Amino acid sequence: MKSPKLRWLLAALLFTRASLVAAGDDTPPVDAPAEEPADERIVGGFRAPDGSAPWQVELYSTWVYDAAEVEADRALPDSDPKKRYLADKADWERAHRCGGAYLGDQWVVTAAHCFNRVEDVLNSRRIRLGTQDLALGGATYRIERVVIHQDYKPKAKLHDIALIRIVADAGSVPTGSLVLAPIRILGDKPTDRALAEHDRVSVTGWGLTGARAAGSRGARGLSGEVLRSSAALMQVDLSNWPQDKCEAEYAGFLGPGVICAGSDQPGKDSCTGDSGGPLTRAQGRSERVLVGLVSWGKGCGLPGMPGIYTNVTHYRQWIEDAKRQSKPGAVPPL
Ligand code: 4AZ
Repeated sequence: MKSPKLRWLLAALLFTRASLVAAGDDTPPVDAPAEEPADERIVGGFRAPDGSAPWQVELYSTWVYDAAEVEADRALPDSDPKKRYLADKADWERAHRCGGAYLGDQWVVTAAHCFNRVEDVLNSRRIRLGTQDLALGGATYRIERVVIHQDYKPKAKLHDIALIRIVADAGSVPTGSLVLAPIRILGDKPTDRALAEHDRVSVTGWGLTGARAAGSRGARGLSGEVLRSSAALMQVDLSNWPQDKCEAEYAGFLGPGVICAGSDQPGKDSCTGDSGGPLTRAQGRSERVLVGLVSWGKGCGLPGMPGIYTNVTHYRQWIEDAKRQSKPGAVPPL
């Protein structure tokens, strides 16, 4: 096993390489014109530069659809919100559920709502890390325990945070080179600058890539098109939304436990499938720290509409307590 110091050095090297490569690759400029259609991205984002999010993890389902299930899904009319278009999807897209962030020492933080209506979590879900490309693999881990915030209620949507302890699969052979490093939480160091209104933040994920109306069920876009996920990790750059502007859209759902983040350019947002994934901010010259987790929002990528993120800094003590008090195999009911 490599020492933590060596691992950090490795991550730092990968990072440096990533930022050098990023300068010349095909990612569009962050400040693309507002008219640009939000077509093939997180929503309105770009491919996260290689190695830029080594803490990004995926929560995926172990369910394997058999031919009869795929056929039954194909037979559903387009108007059925339950239709999943399984026949059109590769294994990775069928299995993808949520994002998450690796905190180190086998701990992953994600959104509590990723476990809504999930049965037998320890067997029905797994974690993938060390890759930005879901089609290529990474390394897979089983879930040893899950701690869902004790006050989380699906309807109220507050306290949307859960901790997962992972154990490497015995037979898991990483595909390609693993790009893995933990991220620390904003507020862990006394010198950290607190999150302020208008701070620039970034969110990454493999979630749906098109704008979606508020209240619409299923994965249909604004003109009825089927929304798809992305095998390549996508990134969108947002800003910490002013409290009063957020209040106008989300009164009754706000508090110290949530952050609002959005963009003045329409069509830039996170969406279903990005849930639980990291919202990060720069801290100092060369570090990114975790500030939020994708939680929910009205629609996806609608003009002037921010999304809601769990304020991870607010839950630092809860995270420490949950690590110490949890036991293997424990999953509280939802
Ligand atoms: C979701 O369904 C979801 N625009 C996540 C994030 C956002 C909307 C929906 C934010 O999990």
